[in-house]
Amino acid sequence: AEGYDFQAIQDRWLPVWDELKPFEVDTAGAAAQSGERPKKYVLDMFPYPSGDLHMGHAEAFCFGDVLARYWRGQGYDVLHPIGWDSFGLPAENAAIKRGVDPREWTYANIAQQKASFRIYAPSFDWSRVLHTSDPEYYRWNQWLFLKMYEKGLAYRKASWVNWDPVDQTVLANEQVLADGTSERSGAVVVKKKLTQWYFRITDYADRLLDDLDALEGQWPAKVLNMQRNWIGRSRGAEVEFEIEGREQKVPVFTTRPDTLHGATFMVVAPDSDLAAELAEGASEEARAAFRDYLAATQKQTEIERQSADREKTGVFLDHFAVNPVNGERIPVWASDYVLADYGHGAIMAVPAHDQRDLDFALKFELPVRVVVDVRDADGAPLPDPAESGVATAGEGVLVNSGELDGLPKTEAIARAVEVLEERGTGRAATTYRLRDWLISRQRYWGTPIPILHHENGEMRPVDADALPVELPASEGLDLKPKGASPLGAATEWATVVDPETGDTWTRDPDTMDTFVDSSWYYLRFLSSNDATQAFDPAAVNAWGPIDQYAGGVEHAILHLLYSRFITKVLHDLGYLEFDEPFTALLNQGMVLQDGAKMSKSKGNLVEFASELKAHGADALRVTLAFAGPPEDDIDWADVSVQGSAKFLARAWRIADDVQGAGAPRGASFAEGDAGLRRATHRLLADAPGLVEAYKFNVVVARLMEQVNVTRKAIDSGAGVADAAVRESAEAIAVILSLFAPYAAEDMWAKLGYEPSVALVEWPKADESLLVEDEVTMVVQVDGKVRDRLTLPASVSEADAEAAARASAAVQRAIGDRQIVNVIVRVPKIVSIATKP
Ligand code: ANZ
Repeated sequence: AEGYDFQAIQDRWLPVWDELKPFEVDTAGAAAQSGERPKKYVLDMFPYPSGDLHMGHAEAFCFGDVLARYWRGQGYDVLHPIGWDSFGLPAENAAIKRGVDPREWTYANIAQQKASFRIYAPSFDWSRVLHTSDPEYYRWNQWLFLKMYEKGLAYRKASWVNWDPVDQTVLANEQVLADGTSERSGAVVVKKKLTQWYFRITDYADRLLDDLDALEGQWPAKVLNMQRNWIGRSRGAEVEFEIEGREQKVPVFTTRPDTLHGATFMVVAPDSDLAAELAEGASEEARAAFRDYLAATQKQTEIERQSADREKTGVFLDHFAVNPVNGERIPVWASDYVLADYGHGAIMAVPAHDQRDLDFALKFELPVRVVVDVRDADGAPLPDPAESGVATAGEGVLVNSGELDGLPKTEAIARAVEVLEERGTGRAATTYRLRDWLISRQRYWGTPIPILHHENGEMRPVDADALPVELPASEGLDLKPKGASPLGAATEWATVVDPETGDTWTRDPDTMDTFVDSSWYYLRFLSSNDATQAFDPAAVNAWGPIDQYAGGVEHAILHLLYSRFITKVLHDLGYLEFDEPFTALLNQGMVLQDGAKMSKSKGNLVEFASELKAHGADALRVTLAFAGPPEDDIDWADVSVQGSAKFLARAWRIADDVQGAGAPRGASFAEGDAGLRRATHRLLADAPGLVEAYKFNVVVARLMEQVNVTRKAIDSGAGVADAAVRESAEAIAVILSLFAPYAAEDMWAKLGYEPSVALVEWPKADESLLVEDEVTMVVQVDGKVRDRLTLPASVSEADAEAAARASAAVQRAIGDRQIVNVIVRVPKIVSIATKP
C-alpha cells in the first residue's frame, strides 16, 4: 500500500464532503423542533474578514469544531453555523488608504476565508451562511433598533463622548484602553460633546449582574468577574444637600452614609451641568478660574482622573452647601477626581475616612473630622488622619456623630439610611459603573440608523415595511473621518419626501456600532434565508440558547454583555423563551511565537495559509489541540507540526494494515485480545469526560497511546488479524475524527465503511472490560518484606508509596527510625530504607 499522504487524502475527501454536505441540519423541520433527538447548538464567534484566516482563527475554530463533532458522535443533532461580522472600520480604512470600495474589499476577503475554511474543514452547516453587511441581514438590525425605539430602549442625548481624533469617531468606554488610548487607532482619546444614540442597557444592570450566578462553572471565572466588575454595582445611599442660593437640592451618592457628620466639604465634577450652573452664579474671579480648570479637565482621560496617586487639583465654586444632619455650612469645590457620569456627579467629602478626600483636604486646608474610631489589631487607635495623611476606612465605632455615636460601622450605615428616610433627606440607593450603550458611529460602513429628522426637530422611525434602509454606494462619498457621518453628504439618499404631506425629511446619517450586528446574529442562523422575519421564534426556541460558545477572551466584556442584554430584551418582547444566550463558554488562549504575540511588524507571523499548505489541515488541528489546555496560550516555537504528522501517519497505517490482512468488517470483537480490548474500552470510557472538560490535549495523548499499543499488538502480540485490532482501529478513527477529519475519514474507508465517520455514533465502552486487574505489591523495610498489599495494576507511584506508608505492619517495622530513602517500582515493590 502507498504511504500516508495528507494532500492525496484531502483531495480525495473534499469533493465527497462537498457533495454529501454532512453537517446541514433541518432546523425548521418538525422533528428537529419537537426535541425528539437531543440538540446542541455549538457556535464559534464569527470572524471579521480582515484578510485571510490567521493562526488565531485556526485555533479557535479547531476547538469549537472538536466540540461540535464530539456532540454529533454522542447522538445529538448539532447546529454549527458560520457567518461573517463584515461591517466595521478596517474595510473603510482600507478603502481610504487604497481607494478600493469597502464592499469589494470585504467580500473579497470573505471569499478567501471561505476557501480556506473549506480546506481546514470545520464541520459547518454551509447552508445558513450570513454576512452582517448584507442588506438581508442589516435590515433586521434596523428592525431591532425600531423595536428598541418603540420600547424607549433607544434614545438620543447630547453628552460628552470619547472621541478618537485619529479615526475621527466616537468610542464606547469599553473601547478605551486603560492608558486612555483607543483600542483601534492607539490615539489618545479626548472628550467631545455630541448628540448620539444610546441603548438603555443600564435598565438591565441588575439582571445582567444577577444572572451571571447561574453561569458559574459554565463560563470561565475570569470572564464572570470581568462582567461583574464592568457592571459594578455599588450599594449605598443618596443624600440630598441644600445649596445656599439654589432652589433644587443636590443629591450625592455615598457608600458611607454613616460618615455624614464627617462631611466637611462637597466636591462636584467640573464637567457636570451642576458645576457649570454653580460657576454661573459665582464671582467673576471664581468663574474664570473654573473655566480654566474645566478646560484642563477635558484633556484628562477618565483613567487619569481616577488614579489615586495623582496630586489633587480643584477650584472653589464660591458656594456653600448645608449638611442635612447637622446644619453645618460646607464649601463646594470642583475637582476632576469626581466623575460627571458616576452616581450624581457630586460627592460629600469625608476626608477622615476617604483617602482621595483627605488628599484634597490637606492640599486645600479644609477641615478633617474623625467620625469612626478605627483601631489596629491590638486595639490601639489609629493615628489622626489629619496628622498621618492616611484616611481610616476600616471597621470601628461611630464618634462625633450625634445619635449614631457608639454604633459599629455596619449598623451605623443602616441607621443613617433610616434617619435620612425619616427626614426625607435621603434614601437607600444603588449605583452602577455600567453606562448606557452608545451605538451611533459617524462612519460609512455600517447599518444606517432608520430614523428620519424634520427641520423642526421632530423625529420619526422609518416604516417597518420600508426597511432595509440600504447604504448608498460609496462612490463619490468622502469616507475620510471628519466627525460627521459621510452619509450626510449623500444628499439624494438622505432626502425623503413624505408622499402624503409633501414634507421633506432627512435620514439620520449615523451608522450603528458593529456590536449591534453581533449581539443577535446567533438567532439569525436559524433562518438566515428568511426574508420575512429576523428569526423564526419557534426554531430559535427549539435550538437556543447556544449550548457551547467558543471564542477569544478579548470579547469577555463587550460582545458577551451586549448579546446578553439584547437576548433579555427580545425575551421581554416575547420572542425568546430563554434570556441568556450562551450556556457554556470556552475562551481559547492565543497563538504566540517565541513568547510574543504574532504580528507582521514584529516579523514573527506564522502564516495560516502557508502552514495549511505545508502540513495540511489535520496536522495543524492536531498540533493546536495537543499543544496544551485550550485556555492556555500556545507558543508556535514549542510545538511540532511534524510530530503531529508522524502520529497521523502511524494511526492511518493501522487502518491500512487492517484493510490488508485484518479481521473483516462485522467480525465479533468478543474473541479479540483481552489486553488490547481493555485499552480500547478504557479510551472509549474516558474520552467523553475529557472532551467535555475541554482536555483535548489529553484526548490526543490518549489516542497516541492507543495507536502505540495497537501497533504493538499487531507487530508482537495478537497480530493484525485479531478482531481487537480492528476494534481499536475503529475506535481510533471515530475519536480521531474530532481532530483530524481527513485522516479519520480515510481510515474509516479503509475499514470498509461509507463516509462520513463524522456522523458515526461513538461505540459504547463495555463496562465488563473496564474492571481493573489487581496485583500484589511487596513492601520492604531495610530489605525485609513487611507487608503484601493488593492494588490495581495501574496504580501510580504516588499511590503505591502512600499505600506502603499507610500499612500498619510497615509502620511498626519503621518504629521511631527515620526514613532516608524510598524506592518505588510500580506495581511490584516499594522499598524503604531507614536510619536511627
Ligand atoms: C462619602 C464617603 C465616605 C465615601 C467614605 C467613601 C468613603 P464605589 O464603591 O466605587 O461606588 N463617589 C461617589 N460618586 C462619585 C463620583 N461621581 N466620582 C468620584 N467618586 C464618587 O464608590 C462610592 C464612593 O465614591 C462614594 O462614597 C463617594 O465617596 C465616591 F469614608 O461618599 B463616598
